[in-house]
Amino acid sequence: MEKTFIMIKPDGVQRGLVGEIVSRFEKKGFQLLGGKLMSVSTELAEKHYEEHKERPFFGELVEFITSSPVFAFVLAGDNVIATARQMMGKTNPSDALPGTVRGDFGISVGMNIIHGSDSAESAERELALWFPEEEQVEYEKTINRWI
Ligand code: FUP
Repeated sequence: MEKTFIMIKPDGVQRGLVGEIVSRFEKKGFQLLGGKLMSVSTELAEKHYEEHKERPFFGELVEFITSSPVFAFVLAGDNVIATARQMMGKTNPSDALPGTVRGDFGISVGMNIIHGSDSAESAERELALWFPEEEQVEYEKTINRWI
């Protein structure tokens, strides 16, 4: 089963959107394999956003993500990586459609509520970084036969 890594950023946690956002993915039919509220170290933030190291906003990004707790979780399901990205909406909330997380709740690109892996390679890399195997709970979701 395909897996992806999702993180509700500090703005989403502070605004009390954790339940709403997790609920959207649950209602869609994806399976939750793990979830945790956590403070992010500078080391983890820098590794996570490694691909943006040379970008001018890198410092602010690391500062933001380490400023207050995030809610990190693992989702599983058919085509979950691409579908979760669709449900998140475009990076810049002003381009994100209504009905998406960023379209419904976000205003600025710097604080855009949510992160989700953008490819199979990044899902693998990010899950290894954030969710060691022992923190992922493998279980049969018996309702899956209805979806
Ligand atoms: P996404 O995969 O949609 O989260 O977008 P990116 O990986 O391109 O960007 C990661 C984060 O960098 C975004 F969530 C917000 C931040 N960012 C900026 O602050 N300014 C930019 O111009 C682009 C991205």
